[in-house]
Amino acid sequence: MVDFRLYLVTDRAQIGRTLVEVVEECLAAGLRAVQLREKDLPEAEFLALARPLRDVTRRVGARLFINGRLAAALAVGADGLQRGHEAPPLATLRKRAPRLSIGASVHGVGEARAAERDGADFIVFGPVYDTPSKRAYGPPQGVDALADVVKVVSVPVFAIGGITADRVAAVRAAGAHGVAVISAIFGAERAGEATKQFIEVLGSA
Ligand code: 3NM
Repeated sequence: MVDFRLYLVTDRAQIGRTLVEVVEECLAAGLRAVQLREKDLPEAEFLALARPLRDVTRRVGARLFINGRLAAALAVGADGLQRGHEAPPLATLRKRAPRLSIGASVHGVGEARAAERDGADFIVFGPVYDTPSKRAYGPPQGVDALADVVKVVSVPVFAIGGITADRVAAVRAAGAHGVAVISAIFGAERAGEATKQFIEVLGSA
């Protein structure tokens, strides 16, 4: 079910248009997977964004993941859930939502091993590079740390944190299956063009 290499993570604070508009532009450019993050939004407003995103992703057969909120993921019929530390344990998620694909956000080898053991379908590891989006998550860990994580798991690993099209080759060389991106797309003047660049260097969407 991990049939994508570019995983767009939303941050509506970085855009001057509606989130749905920008995501539609990226989907038109070939994007196959998007994660609705927007951690600050109350549940009702989050759902009000998730529903139209579900519609536009479904229309083109793209995946919709929801960050952290199991009830919302089930309510809108998302394809998957991105699990952070605050979410219920993976085993609990698996029981409550057997059909959801589950991505686990990890920050080291130990967490990556545990996530795979507990049934994660894929792993998001970071921050690989310095990222203004998430200084709170500590210093950049670099491509060697990414390679260490790739070595200990057999599920696909996505690199996150400061990923740009220029850095795709380095993270792929370290064994990453793909990349998870916020500002290189949402902060770009033309999100669709930025999406196309990523797809080109990744070799597929
Ligand atoms: N998670 P950008 S880094 C959402 O390390 C997120 O777990 C991270 O944003 C982690 O593409 C990050 O703008 C921010 O650097 C990614």
